[in-house]
Amino acid sequence: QPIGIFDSGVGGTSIWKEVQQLLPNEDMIYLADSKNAPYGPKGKAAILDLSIKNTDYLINQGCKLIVVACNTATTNAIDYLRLNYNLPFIGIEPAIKPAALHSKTHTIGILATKGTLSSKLFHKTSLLFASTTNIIEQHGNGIVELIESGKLYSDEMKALLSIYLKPMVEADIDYLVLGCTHYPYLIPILIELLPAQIKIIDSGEAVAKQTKHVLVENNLLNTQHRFGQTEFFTNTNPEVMKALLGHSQRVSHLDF
Ligand code: DGN
Repeated sequence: QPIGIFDSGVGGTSIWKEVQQLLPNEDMIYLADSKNAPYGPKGKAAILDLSIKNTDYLINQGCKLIVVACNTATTNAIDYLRLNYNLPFIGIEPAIKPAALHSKTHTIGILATKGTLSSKLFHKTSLLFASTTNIIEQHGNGIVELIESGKLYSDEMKALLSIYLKPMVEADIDYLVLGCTHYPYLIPILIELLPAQIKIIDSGEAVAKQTKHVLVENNLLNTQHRFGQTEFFTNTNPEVMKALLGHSQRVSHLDF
């Protein structure tokens, strides 16, 4: 049985890479709902409906566990999914905790979508560190759209990021938390734009470890010794995803 992974587009492939590396024997199905990207500005009800649609598709394909590889969908829908479906769900949250615990300037930056930063879950987490750490929040408006349209390495992207990073650099952050699964693809550009002492962290590795842990706990790990296969599906042009995956994977178009 495969692991199902979905995102509001191609960004969750950054999570897929980590899961695939840690669990190379697992088969996976990746669903990119790029047609409805970005989820960020949509309301909770719409994000929930889309998450249910993606989940139903993956369950119909026989998935044994679902990774919600989208911060926005996790914060808005994972409680509902866990209550209403009878299989394990792995969600993703911005890595505020490790950044806050390691920060020497006691100032960290977080770049995420509006849907994530305005969620209850994010407020709860940031409140835990509010007394010790100054958290500079920034909505990444426009970033997901540029990545989804194949404009990752563009002047537009650099200009947008420069604007978003400026207040963080001025506030003397020493950690930048990437709170959206599309953003790990920005790392080469961020390294170029940020002072060298600022560390960048995302949640990919933690999600992969948690996925393994839950598979083991539920006796769902694939114990056959062979390499797993991943099927990638998108409901828009497959070329954008192929480019992000280094043209090494087959990506199929599917209407869902
Ligand atoms: N990859 C999604 C996330 O992690 O939040 C992007 C959200 C969106 O669709 N804007």
